[in-house]
Amino acid sequence: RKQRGFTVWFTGLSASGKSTIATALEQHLLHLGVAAYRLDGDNVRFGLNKDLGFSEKDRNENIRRIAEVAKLFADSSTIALTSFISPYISDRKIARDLHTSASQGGDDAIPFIEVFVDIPVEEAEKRDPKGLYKKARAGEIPNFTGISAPYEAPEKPEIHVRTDKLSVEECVQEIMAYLQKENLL
Ligand code: GGZ
Repeated sequence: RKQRGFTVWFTGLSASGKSTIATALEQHLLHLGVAAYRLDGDNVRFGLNKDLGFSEKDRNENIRRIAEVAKLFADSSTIALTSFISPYISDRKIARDLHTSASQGGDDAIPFIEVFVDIPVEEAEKRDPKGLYKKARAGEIPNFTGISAPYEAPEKPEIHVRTDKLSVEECVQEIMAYLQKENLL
């Protein structure tokens, strides 16, 4: 049957492992011969969204645009994998509703799978691969998620992985198992 597109929406703190897991998942999908495309800060925040910063308002708009783009990819039968902190519950709900709401019209609804990439902030801060937490602590980066800006954890994500406890491969296996169980692959 024709491949149905869908969106896998990763959410979690900086340095939680969103992009790493999305990249590994993309490899699995490509090996299965399914088209997948990753959206992340590197290809979105420097292009489409280069006019946006990290205020609450700019993050709202960042996520809104990313959700629209992910939906377009999914609509074209590509699996969209998005890796953005997306710290606000309301923004993630907007992204979800855009994919699944009735106005999408029943059959046309696009599956939206929210993956909570969960790590205690202390662990993320220990990892600090880019030294951003250190800078945030020093007051050099304002509104830094987990330090001086909120992160609202998902209440009912489709998938919840603890990246301080599981390997990247184990996280990917959990997501793959979910996609298979839901008949999405
Ligand atoms: C959080 C920031 C900030 C602030 C720059 N707060 O680890 P990274 O570097 O590569 O991932 C973070 C990325 C977050 O961008 P998103 O588009 O995912 O954020 S949101 O969904 O909230 O719009 C981090 C870097 O940008 N970064 N300043 N103040 N992360």
